[in-house]
Amino acid sequence: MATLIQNRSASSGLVGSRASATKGRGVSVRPVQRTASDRTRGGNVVSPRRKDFPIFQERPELVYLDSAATSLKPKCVIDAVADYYGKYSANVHRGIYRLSEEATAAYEGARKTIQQFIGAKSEKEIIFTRGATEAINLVAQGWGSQYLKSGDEIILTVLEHHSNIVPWQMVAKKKNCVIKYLDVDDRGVLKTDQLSKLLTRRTKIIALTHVSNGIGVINPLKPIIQKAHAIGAKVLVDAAQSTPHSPLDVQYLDCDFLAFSGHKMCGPTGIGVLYAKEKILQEMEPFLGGGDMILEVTKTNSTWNEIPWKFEAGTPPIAEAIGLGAALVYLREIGMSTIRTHEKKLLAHALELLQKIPGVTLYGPCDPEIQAGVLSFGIDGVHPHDIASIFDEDNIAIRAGHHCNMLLMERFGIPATARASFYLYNTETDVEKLAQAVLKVKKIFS
Ligand code: C6P
Repeated sequence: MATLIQNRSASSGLVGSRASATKGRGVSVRPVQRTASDRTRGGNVVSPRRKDFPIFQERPELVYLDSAATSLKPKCVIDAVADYYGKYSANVHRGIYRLSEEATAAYEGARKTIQQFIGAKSEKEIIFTRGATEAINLVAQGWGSQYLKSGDEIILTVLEHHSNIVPWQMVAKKKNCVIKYLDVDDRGVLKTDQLSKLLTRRTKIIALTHVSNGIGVINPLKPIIQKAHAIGAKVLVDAAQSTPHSPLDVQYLDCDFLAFSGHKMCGPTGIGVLYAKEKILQEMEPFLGGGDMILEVTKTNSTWNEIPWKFEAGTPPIAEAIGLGAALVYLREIGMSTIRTHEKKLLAHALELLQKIPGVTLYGPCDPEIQAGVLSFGIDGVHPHDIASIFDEDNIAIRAGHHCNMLLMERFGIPATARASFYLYNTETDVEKLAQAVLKVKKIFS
């Protein structure tokens, strides 16, 4: 099995433009000290966005580099959730009284915000779920159980998060379908030239991630979707790692389904979204049965509510949906292109610093043009869990492990990586602290 090895530098010497002279056998980075002038350098050291996140007042020393797992929450989102509970807490779609109408308006208002945020044609195409995982399960169990037949084929990629593998394996077992995997090259880039060979008239759906949570590679969705549609297959996009970080337009992509989670984009936990084309939702049977998803219930039969409510059985996560709406308003005001540009700069800086440290292996394309703000790495002779623990001593939070990406780890012949991931509140100072922490780990293990 080929390993994905990028920029394993043999060089010694300085680390990046801010590096000081090499001391002894190691490589050092100048300790970062914030100065008054640093703080006014247009967000280079202190992101103007940090002040929006109360956690930095509680923990000023925190270097949070785990936004791919979950993002921090701005005050406006925390306030929106608290306002619902404190000022107009009531169930939605049920009460014939003003409090409930207010809650319903806020809940449905969040749906409208989401529709606009991802460029969907109609609010009817936006279904609230508990997260990306539940959204994908809804498609695999709902659409898959209805439309897949014995011998049909499902195409996934080796980049997928377990949330976009396991639900398909479950339905494939039930319906006797075949799952095929599109491979990546040694940089982690999808071998799209192999897609034509994988696609057959039995292919019913391609389910793939937009951005890999393991290595940050950005997949070229548009040509893949066009190829799938040319043979009549549907496409599900797992956008858990892209919707929070860059502009996205479902009508331009022309994907059939798209799933993401609120908690990775400044929103609360326990809320996510399934986007699906209206025609598909109209023809799909509901996934869960219960209150609010019905028109009429008799002793022997039930009829369904309109979409999207047909897919939202039971009391929904009301505060969470309202919080997600507030998060999207916040992100929209900053601008998704601005966020993407900011993260690109941080990634470029991190690549520049880490590529020069001997014994550091970087996984992924190492190219900010086709990589989001996710950087997986290893240090020779050090388990990624040890890297994360030592980083934690300096209040640097990263993730270490297989990142729910066991197929990708297998593809690269490694059990785990250390992963740093960036968001709008991160700064170049954070990146420099990351590089310093890598040097510290190397020193401890030398
Ligand atoms: N990835 C990570 O640290 P949920 O858990 O439903 O909010 O999201 C699942 C999911 C689906 N697809 C992708 C591409 C993801 O990255 C995730 C979540 C986190 O990488 C937690 S495992």
